[in-house]
Amino acid sequence: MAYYLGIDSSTQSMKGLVIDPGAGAIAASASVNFKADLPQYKCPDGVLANADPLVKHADPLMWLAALDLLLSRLQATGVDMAKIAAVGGDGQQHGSVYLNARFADILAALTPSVSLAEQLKPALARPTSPIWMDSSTSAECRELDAKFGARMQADTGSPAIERFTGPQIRKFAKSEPERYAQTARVHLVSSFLCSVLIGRDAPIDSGDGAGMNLLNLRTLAWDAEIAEFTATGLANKLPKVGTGVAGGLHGYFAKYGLRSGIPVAVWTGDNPASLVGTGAWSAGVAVVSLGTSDTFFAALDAFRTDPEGCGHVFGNPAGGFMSLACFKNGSLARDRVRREAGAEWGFFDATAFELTPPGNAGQLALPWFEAEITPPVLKPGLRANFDFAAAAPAVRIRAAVEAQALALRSHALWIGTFGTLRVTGGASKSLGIRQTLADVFQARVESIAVADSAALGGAMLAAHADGVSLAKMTEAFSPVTDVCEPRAANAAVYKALLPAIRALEKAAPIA
Ligand code: XUL
Repeated sequence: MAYYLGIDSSTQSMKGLVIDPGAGAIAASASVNFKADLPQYKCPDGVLANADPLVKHADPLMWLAALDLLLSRLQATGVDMAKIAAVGGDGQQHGSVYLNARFADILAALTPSVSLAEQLKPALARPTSPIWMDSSTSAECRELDAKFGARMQADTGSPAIERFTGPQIRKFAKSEPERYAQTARVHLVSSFLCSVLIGRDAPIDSGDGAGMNLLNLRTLAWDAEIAEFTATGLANKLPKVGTGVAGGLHGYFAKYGLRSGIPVAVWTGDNPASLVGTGAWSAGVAVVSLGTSDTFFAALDAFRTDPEGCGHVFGNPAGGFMSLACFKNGSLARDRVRREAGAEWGFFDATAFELTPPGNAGQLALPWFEAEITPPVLKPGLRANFDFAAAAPAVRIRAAVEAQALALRSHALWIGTFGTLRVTGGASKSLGIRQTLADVFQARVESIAVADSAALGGAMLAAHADGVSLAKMTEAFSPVTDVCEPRAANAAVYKALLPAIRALEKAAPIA
């Protein structure tokens, strides 16, 4: 029976998962951590150092080095790579790669004896890639607002947003016109890696394309007027919009035991892939993904936008649309609160939650160590409504975890009210965090078997492009392994705190 490979190129790592849908089993997995495995690229948390805290770029060659290393690690697991019948994948959303006119020729002529990073280096029209954590494009967003007003959100699913690719491209074209002129192709992280796999330009799907402020979700085509205003001639520099199979795997990858020519599915964004991997691709269940960013998303019954303008509409890779609210201060912020409180991870699970009452006596702390996305707040710094520095570790930890959960709930209200939430991402392993989510949302919180739902979604999309049923794979790969029931006794305390979290979002930073 055939295997399928899914690759997730996320902010801090790249993961690969080989699934065996016939046996309903994971055949192999491997990962590459940018900090531990590729320190030479100087992106320990996935980002290059920059004097401006709002500028967040990565080295795109690191993603290529990670792809080579990941495939060699997968092969080293002993899995029969020749049984892989199709490849799929996803990338962190919004990040972009700028390629010159040599890109197409270099791709077509990839040779197995030289690394991908080395071969593709001359194809970069810009040495760095802005990623989703970048908040440096406020001026460009205001220019887009002034030109398009409400049409931007009504047609592309989101108002102009700092981290979205269109404003990033506009800033680049304005500030580095020579390099922009040399740019023949702008790819997303997802479509860039997919292009490398097939040895020619791959399309952008509507899941990831919707995170650009360039894709008209009513026509599922690039919006010519918005593209031209964003940057002159941009429409010609974008790949096609597409779905299904992007092309056949390039012969370069035979060195890892992969068969040349097997179908490579069009890649998507990490959140749309996760929607598939968590089995939430049909309406009814919402997902909370606790990763570098915390996200809340769900399949949408119909195209509908956030009246507050913070949330987004993306294409659902299984068809139709999905909603998404994204919080930049996720795992890195949680971990910093934990470290500064001198606590181990286990402390989150038990001690912190035994020592303090639900609601924390109203003490809340938003750990906004980076400029926040939801709501858009450019000035970083912790916000707390009590003396955070003087408080006990358990109080600080509960204050941050509850504030994050309350913010998720408050900003997800436009998406709907859900009786079931499915959690994924590293921090979802914490029982304390899962119980807090269950109590704050008053919803059942389900954990699923596979931790890396984005790579799983990529593998499932590859299998789906090869004719395997998504519903059958969801049954096999995304079974519920643990449930946290909401405690009704805590409903009132959290409901009462919803206005407090909105007030805290407007407060000045204290540290
Ligand atoms: C979503 C977003 C992040 C990135 C990185 O809009 O910006 O979730 O996709 O995971």
